[in-house]
Amino acid sequence: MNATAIALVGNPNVGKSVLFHRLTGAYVNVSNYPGTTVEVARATARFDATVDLVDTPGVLTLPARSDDERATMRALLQEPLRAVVQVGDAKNLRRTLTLTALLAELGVPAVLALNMHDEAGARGVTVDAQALADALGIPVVPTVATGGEGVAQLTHHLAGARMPQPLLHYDAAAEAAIADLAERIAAHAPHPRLSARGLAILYLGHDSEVEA
Ligand SMILES: Nc1nc2c(ncn2[C@@H]2O[C@H](COP(=O)(O)OP(=O)(O)OP(=O)(O)O)[C@@H](O)[C@H]2O)c(=O)[nH]1
Ligand SMILES: [Mg+2]
Repeated sequence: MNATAIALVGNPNVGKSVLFHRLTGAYVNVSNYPGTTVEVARATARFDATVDLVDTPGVLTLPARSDDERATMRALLQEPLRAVVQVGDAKNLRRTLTLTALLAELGVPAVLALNMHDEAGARGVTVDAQALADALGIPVVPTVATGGEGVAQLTHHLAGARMPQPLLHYDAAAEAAIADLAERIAAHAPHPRLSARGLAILYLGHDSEVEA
């Protein structure tokens, strides 16, 4: 196991495992059904032998509720993460960006791979990746994992993974509760990589992995 890791995280059935294969050469199960990956897989990155790539089960939302989501949350908590690559379906930006906002709270450098660009194009969906990157504060790279398009650019942008800006603002009472708990987490149980604010939000949402 390498000393640093990059996790591929995203909604179910968006191409995380195909991309994992592209980036590592390691084979994992791939299928056109959501929920194919049920546990974490790890392999050395082709582009950097000191980095492990970590494939995770798809998550619908956070805090984690299902066994799959809990396995992904465990990986986020325990892996020596240098960055997170969110893999998103370019055809389904609303769902993708909802998860982007939730992941941004974790305070881990991130890159968004907008995968299935071929299918999005076939449906007439075009995404201004640069405008999206500016709005999110992280690199956004269109990819077609099955054909390998954009994978070199993604690898290139991993070096420039940036700490996302918080994208969500809660009401005053929730923000006060988050701030209070984050302060106590920072004082008594700081995490080496994840932000106290992000952990507080997940804890208040009863994420069992974060509670543990
Ligand atoms: N057209 C197209 N199909 C893709 C692309 N990337 C992946 N696929 C297909 O999408 C399906 C899902 O791919 P997976 O890699 O298993 O997706 P996953 O995100 O790992 O799915 P879970 O593990 O279930 O969360 C497979 O049938 C892939 O061949 C892409 O860029 N374009
Ligand atoms: Mg998978």
